[in-house]
Amino acid sequence: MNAIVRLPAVAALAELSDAVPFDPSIPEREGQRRRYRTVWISDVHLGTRGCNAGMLIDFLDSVDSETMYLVGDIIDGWRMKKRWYWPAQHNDIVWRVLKRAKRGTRIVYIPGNHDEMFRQFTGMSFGGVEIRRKAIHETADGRKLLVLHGDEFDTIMLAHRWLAHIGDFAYETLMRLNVVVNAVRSRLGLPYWSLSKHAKHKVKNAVEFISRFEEVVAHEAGTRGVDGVVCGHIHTAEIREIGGVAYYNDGDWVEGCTALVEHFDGRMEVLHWADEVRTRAEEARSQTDGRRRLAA
Ligand SMILES: [Mn+2]
Repeated sequence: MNAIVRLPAVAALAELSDAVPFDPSIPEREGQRRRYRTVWISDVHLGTRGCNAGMLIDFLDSVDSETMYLVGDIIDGWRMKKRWYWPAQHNDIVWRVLKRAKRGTRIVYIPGNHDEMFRQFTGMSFGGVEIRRKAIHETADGRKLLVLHGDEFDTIMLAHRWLAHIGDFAYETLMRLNVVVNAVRSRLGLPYWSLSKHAKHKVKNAVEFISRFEEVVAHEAGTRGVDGVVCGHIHTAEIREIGGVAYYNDGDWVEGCTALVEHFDGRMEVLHWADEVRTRAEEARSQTDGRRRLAA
């Protein structure tokens, strides 16, 4: 808890009402942004080396919405209790979220299990960010979606606790390796590649765990009379229909770098940001090549 109190961003949050008191280390990118009705992101794990902060900053500078849901595990309080890690880029993300709220985006923050210390502030609002335990979102086409982090189902999923407790040693090692692999790839000019995502899909148990989690969540949502459910927690983005209930998972910014969005007509989509960044880089490269050919 002490570590959390020292957080500059949280200290700022407590003081501020409508001002954003610190400057980002990476200035906001100017220019037109893609607009959506709603954006959901979760499992950012700020305060850990695994967090792909650069990718998320790029996303936040490229996309805007009327409403944004932060669906838990935004800050990793568990990890920070063990070791203090808070680079400037992580502040830049907090800055961008506060700036959005100030510009009029409705921001709903639903803490997860890694940032459960914020659950005690349920019902309160900091810098225009509403803290909620869960929410009901109504889509443009009139469907009601239950929005929650997803760790609520861990007790039901007890048999598979090894993956529910994402802070375990194997996972942490894999995450570290992922950072190293991608640092090397980036130096070689290769695009981002998720090692753990690749490994996870190879493991039969993990695949079984994921599909069972999805079924449990969809079933629970169905009993609460909603048309669908949006969650995070298992770091696996998905759009699926299960027993008449729409299951949406917005993924994460540790491995997959994904967000869930609602278009203005109520259509839902998962954005794979690493792919978008890669496509953009390729387009820029072919443009430069074209110009070079013209010049030659
Ligand atoms: Mn979680």
